[in-house]
Amino acid sequence: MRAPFSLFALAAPLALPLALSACGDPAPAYVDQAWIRLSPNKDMPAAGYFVAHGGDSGAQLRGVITDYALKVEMHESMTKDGMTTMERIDSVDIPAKGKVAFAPGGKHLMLWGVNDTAISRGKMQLTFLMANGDRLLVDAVIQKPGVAAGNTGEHQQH
Ligand SMILES: [Cu+2]
Repeated sequence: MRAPFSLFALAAPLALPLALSACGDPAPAYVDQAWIRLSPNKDMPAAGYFVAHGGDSGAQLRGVITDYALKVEMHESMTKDGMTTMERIDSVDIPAKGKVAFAPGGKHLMLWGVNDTAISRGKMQLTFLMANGDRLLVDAVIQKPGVAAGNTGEHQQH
């Protein structure tokens, strides 16, 4: 006798966003300013940056995937006693009405095996996986090494 109830429990969260948008359109989470910096060495991973906005109710980013790289990971760089290290991160909370920047020197994506077609096109689509099941599709501009301003240290030692 449990099956009908678990089915209902699955359906209920899906219905919620529709109900919410009927009364006042809360601003959804979104991602902008996405860009990729290729490594000068083709065998090294590229780095990816973006700004995630939490919308009216906040969100949690659980990962990023793309058809145009072999592998993508979320990392965070930290400098301690003059040593820069990086750690893999599994999720990032984005506060309601706030934002989290993935930027050089801090949180970043690492992308292995970026597709040559995407490189010659100068952009690639990233899919941001949110904890509520949403998938945000965002075009990231691909910059060749040496073009970007700012801190360029964190991926050269990989
Ligand atoms: Cu990294």
